[in-house]
Amino acid sequence: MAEGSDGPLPLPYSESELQDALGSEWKALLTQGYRWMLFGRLMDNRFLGLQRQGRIGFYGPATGHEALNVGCALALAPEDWVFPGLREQLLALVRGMNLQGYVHHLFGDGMDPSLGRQMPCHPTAASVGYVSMASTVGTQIVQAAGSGYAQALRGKGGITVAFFGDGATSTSDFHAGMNMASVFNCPVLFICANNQWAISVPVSKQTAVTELAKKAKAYGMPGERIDGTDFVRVLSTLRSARKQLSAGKGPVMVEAVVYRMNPHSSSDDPTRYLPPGYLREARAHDPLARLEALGDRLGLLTPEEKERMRKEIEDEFRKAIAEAEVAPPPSPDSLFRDTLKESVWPLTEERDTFDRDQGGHFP
Ligand SMILES: Cc1ncc(C[n+]2csc(CCOP(=O)(O)OP(=O)(O)O)c2C)c(N)n1
Ligand SMILES: [Mg+2]
Repeated sequence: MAEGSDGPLPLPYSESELQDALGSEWKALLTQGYRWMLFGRLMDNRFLGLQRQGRIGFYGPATGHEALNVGCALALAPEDWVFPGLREQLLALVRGMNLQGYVHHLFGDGMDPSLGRQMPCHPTAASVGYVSMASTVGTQIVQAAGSGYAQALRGKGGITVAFFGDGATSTSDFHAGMNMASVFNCPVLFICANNQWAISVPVSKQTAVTELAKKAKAYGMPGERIDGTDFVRVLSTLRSARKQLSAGKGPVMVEAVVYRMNPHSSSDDPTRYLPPGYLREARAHDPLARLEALGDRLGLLTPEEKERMRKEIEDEFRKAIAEAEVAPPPSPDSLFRDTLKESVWPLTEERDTFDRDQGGHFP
């Protein structure tokens, strides 16, 4: 975007180009994509607000990554598995993770599927093939290679997606995971969400390679760099990548260039290090605004329809938050559950001592 101008960079697709890129259902896909991206945007505003009000402890926004998350979710099949990096919670929701369960998780209450044991904003949803994010940068890349290896052995066509940030490409796990997947021909789609920053470290201080997708070459796999804020490009690229992976043609790396439009997490103050130029570029690449402008040009949704969507989404959040705020905390005896199938005496003794100290309420 030129200095001084405003508005999102155009997505100049014609109807026939959209038909070629996304097939005959392109209108439905753009509408569905828009709704979910709006959902992600409103979710970040809402949940970051809850953290700022002290109602939840931690939140990691993904504003700017919406086209990548939603496009990827719509490109996958139910049998696929996703090993997230740090910002793919929206992807899990598009795949069917229950919003109410996620909100309980953010509050760490007794209805949280992980019973308050995991750090907030680290949901897990095995039913939709979504593994909890680890936060330890890069570790999921090796785990994803293992998951892909299992899928290759089963031979049923499912694939695994390994998400990671630009910073994670500097970890040894990146090398180990990419190498293993390639050597064993595992169906792993490596997606680098390159938002150009690893907290306060710019990508130029991480690596001397200017295009991270070029790293794929060293492992003998194809690597492609795409504009991760262009929903159409993301969806069409990841759909063809999935087809190739599912056919057993080996792993693929996609570098999706995105922008982190919010702090790294609720614990970060980016005003101390982000140059204003980055934020200006980020606004020009706002994925939601870009898709909305494309939809407006094609007459996809009326202003009233968009407003109705917004209200429906806000209502979903309002209800889920209200329910979580009155949910009781996890019961203390849950501390002693789920670790072992059958308890053993040291644990039983610890539980009984703990209960005695608390006044003896355990069942
Ligand atoms: C092994 C390890 N080192 C450091 C950290 C602290 N840390 C958390 S996120 C992060 C940066 C990650 O950057 P990137 O991979 O680009 O992902 P992004 O946050 O930009 O999505 C760091 C250094 C950590 N969680 N784990
Ligand atoms: Mg990054």
